[in-house]
Amino acid sequence: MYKSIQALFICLTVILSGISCGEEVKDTDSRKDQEKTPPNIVVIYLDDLGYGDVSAYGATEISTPNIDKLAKEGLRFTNGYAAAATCTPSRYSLLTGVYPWRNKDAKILPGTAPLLIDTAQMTIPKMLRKKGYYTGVVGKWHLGLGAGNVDWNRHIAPGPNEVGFDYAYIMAATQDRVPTVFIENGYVAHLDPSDPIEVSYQHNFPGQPTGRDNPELLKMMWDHGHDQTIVNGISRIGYMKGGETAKWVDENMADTFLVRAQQYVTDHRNQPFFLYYALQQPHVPRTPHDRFVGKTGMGPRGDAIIEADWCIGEFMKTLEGLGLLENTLVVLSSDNGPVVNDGYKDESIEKLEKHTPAGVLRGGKYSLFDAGTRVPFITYWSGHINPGVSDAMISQVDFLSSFAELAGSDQRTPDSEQLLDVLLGKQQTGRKEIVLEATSRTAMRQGDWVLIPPYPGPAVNKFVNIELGNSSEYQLYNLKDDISQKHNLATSNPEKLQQMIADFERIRGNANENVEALELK
Ligand code: NG6
Ligand code: CA
Repeated sequence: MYKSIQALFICLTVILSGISCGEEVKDTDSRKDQEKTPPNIVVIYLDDLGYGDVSAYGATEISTPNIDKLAKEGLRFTNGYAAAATCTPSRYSLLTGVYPWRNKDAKILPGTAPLLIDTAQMTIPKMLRKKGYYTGVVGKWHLGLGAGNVDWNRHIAPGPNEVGFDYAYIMAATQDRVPTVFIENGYVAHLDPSDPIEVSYQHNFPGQPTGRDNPELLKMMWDHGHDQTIVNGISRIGYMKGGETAKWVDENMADTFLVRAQQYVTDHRNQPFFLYYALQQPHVPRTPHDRFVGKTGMGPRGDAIIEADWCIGEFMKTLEGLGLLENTLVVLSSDNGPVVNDGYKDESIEKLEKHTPAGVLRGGKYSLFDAGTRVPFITYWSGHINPGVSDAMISQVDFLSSFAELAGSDQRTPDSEQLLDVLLGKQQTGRKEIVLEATSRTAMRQGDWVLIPPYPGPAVNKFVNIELGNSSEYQLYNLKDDISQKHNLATSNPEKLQQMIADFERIRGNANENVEALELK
């Protein structure tokens, strides 16, 4: 009953926001000064979307018309990077302008992890707030909450509000981790105090079924990991008890985040705003709404991608309806590369057929090869960005300094290069070099060359079937002639190798310290 009321509320809000969007088209007077005020900034961030998952990036088996429209009418980057090959470190870098390997705790976090960003640290929303922006995050957080031992039934802090966000509507970690609830400005949404939430990543609560012991209760079977508390017929990582009325409905998650994102831009249309809209797709568990089920023939992974694409289209329609397209820089990217089987038997492998989520790149999520971090990366700003393609090298770690320049702030961080003109297509030369991270290991791209130092561990992670980049030898690739990183030139180019090692160690220090192998159960 409660869930159907929630669904009705979502529908009504979509309809109502659509109506108010229509009215706002006429409201141009209040934005007469828009050339003088800095533009709104929206970061649309996908979760595990690969370089080859988007038709604008060459996918032929799947169609993403709304992302393609942004790419066609904006700037499509061919060398845009996430800071890391997994979520938490990439998001940390995006928001702080600091490379993830500078913070030893920047790794995939459990849902109970404390806040990873120091509340004294500079962040994009903090910087923008100083310049008069209203700042918001809607979607996946995965940067920790609280200071350890969070009581989910009280105000949860510190969190996004304490690192610069005026508004936050988030899931704590990932869709496959407990707690499976939304948190609005530090409070679990729709929580019934008489049914308190308890969360543990160590032990189960008496009487709670798990995916391991009660597979008969599952609608989606786990493959590796993900065999703990069952919510909505899907077992998760971690244990959770209580909070029945607050639990999300997985199939409605995309609509829930979309409505909040639309509401946010509608509410703040008359002031500069920043929105970090972090979609959950196509991360596991892939649970597209019925409207998208079966639409790609590729199983839940493909269907979740087109659901995300639809959300992006609807969100852009709202911006357009509000008359904000000429006054909003939209940046779209992904937190890391693609993975097909990431722990559930969801037919993603069986139905993949000719689709190549990584495109021509080697590796995928968790990998030091390029598919781990080279991701779809698009900028769009109607009337300000000339449509085209940019081959400039750029990283999400550069957003802080570049957005600062756009907003008239002199805030910079050493790792974050000020590349606003590159983002806007006025300059074709981006970074000279970039340090890439994958599960606490690092590599470096410099110009067309990539250096991957030797690392212990398996060459291929057998659970996800992805080449991680581990080898006992140095690896050296030249992407200009070998975008798929097939030919190790380390032996044939000893001078280049030595120069790259020297530069890498100058920037990174001893990369082989503190290396931990990725553990996937
Ligand atoms: C891994 C999970 C994977 C995913 C990932 C985080 C297992 C076996 N695998 O540990 O399913 O949740 O963490 O993904 O538990 S990320 O995109 O948020 O970094
Ligand atoms: Ca991710």
